[in-house]
Amino acid sequence: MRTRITVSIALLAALAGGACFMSRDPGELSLRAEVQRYLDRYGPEFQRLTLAAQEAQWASQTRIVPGDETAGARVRAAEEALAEFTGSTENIELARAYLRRNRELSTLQVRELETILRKAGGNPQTARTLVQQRIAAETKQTEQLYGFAYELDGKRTTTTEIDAILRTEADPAIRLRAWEASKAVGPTLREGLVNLRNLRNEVVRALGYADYFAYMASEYGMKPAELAQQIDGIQRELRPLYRELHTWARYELARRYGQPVPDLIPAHWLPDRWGQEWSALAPVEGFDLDGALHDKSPQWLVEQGDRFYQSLGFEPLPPTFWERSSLLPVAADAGFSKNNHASAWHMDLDRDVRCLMSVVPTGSYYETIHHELGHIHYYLQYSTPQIPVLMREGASRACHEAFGSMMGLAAMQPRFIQAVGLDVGTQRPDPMRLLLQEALNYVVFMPWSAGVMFEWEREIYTQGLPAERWNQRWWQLVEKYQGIAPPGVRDERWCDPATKTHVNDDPAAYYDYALSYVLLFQLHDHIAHNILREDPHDTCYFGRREVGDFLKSMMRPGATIDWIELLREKTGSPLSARPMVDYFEPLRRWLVEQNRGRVSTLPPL
Ligand code: X8Z
Ligand code: ZN
Repeated sequence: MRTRITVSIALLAALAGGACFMSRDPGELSLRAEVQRYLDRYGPEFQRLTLAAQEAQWASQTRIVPGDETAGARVRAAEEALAEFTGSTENIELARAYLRRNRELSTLQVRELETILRKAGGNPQTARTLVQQRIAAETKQTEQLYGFAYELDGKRTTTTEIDAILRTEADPAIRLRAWEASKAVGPTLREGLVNLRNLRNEVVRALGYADYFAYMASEYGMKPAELAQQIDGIQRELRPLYRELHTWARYELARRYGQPVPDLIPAHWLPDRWGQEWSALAPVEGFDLDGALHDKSPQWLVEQGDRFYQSLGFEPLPPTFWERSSLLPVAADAGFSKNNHASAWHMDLDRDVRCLMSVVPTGSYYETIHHELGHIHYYLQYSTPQIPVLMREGASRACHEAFGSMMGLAAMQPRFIQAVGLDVGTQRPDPMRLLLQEALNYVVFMPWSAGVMFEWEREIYTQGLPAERWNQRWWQLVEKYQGIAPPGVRDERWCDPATKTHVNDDPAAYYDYALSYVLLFQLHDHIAHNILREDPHDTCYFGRREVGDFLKSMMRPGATIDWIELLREKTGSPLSARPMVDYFEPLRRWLVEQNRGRVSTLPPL
């Protein structure tokens, strides 16, 4: 059993300032010194091996050449070296032995030792062959996912092109073909995912975790069942609002496509591949962000994000960010491809930070850029001499996702857009339409992330859901949580869940995003009310250093502090979906009016 350890910011400040502990007996002091020597050796070696693995991953994911095996071989070698170190029996035994005497150690040391054990749990030396098989399988899966040759109407295409069609195309027949093209990669990935599910489970069992999902949940100090309860509670709070949005969307889409109103929304009617984000369904008159960005270069969009963070007092992105990042999409006929799912990389656990993106000048990518730069600034904030290398992570994975998403929300509000001089139109946009657009983004995401993704991954890892039922179960969950139906028969010849990036390369952790959305509305609510003293629906963060100071104070401690304690300390509240529910309450009431006389087909949970 892992114990939950917290350290207060005051203690951290004392540690950082080199303050002494209260007097202790000499045995304790020498144990602390011994543990510190161990941690001081572990840190640099971990950092060196992490950098090598990250460099290899970076090379292989920014340039995927069909048939070229050298990049994959380099990744395997570097990942194995890192795994051998983090999972070594020596490290496991030492960390365990020291932790048995945790009362004699500093809270920070205990936290670091626990992190060492957690990392070991992902790669234990006692399961060396399985670890190697898993690394090889992961490398191959990534190559197959991002190296896949998508085709539409007999021509090579990319997911960037498919996404553009789903966002804008009016002809349902073309939409259907694009949607189907996006799912063609699934069967290629199915066997690899079955293998990976088994390997991931077997590897973590060596150190006593029940399964891979339990291993990932343990980072939050929770068992899967406890996590499920928390996630379920959040879902239930947001369900009444989602039901209204679902009803509104069914009628709106049926009108748009000249079809009878369906009970379940056909998946290809929605503006993205998984129905996770519907904001394109509600364009707002006088607020055309896509139009305002259309002529801007991808570089400009990223620079704009940088300007925003700088205006809050964050440092400019380091020159190496601009030199080493991969920001542009690769054309369908380039002869190579890249991982085109946006990500932010902390290469050396220090100042080598990079983005891997395929920026196109749209409102949606503008938001993604703010999200990714949130990760980058978090990395930079905790990469200081005060924070040991092992603690250079978010206070929780959800925190890491939250800050940038919140900046994305803030950067889309009209007064902000006006302040940065984006020409979105002359009219004053209707606040209710704006709120609707935001809900179609943030609220619609919840049944997908906290429902479908959470539940499906939980079932495959913790309940061993047989692969013969994967696709069927997927679509049952999509129906139950999202109220969406596939446009045709999706039997087990398909593997639609595998078309989602994270299912392959960021497994059993998608609920991080659900938690992060809850957190982001709490933070935004706090900032709007207590720092800016503005209506949360109509803020302008630009240039407000107090906001930057607040965010930096949350980022700086990295993983040295428990995230719930951090949240309490900074906002006075525990984790709660209330601010998110309250934010959209005027919209819920408005939707009830709009939907009067319409039938809701989504059952309560
Ligand atoms: O994967 C991401 C980020 C990278 S950390 C772009 N997101 C999830 C997704 O795309 O499915 C952000 C929101 C959800
Ligand atoms: Zn992210």
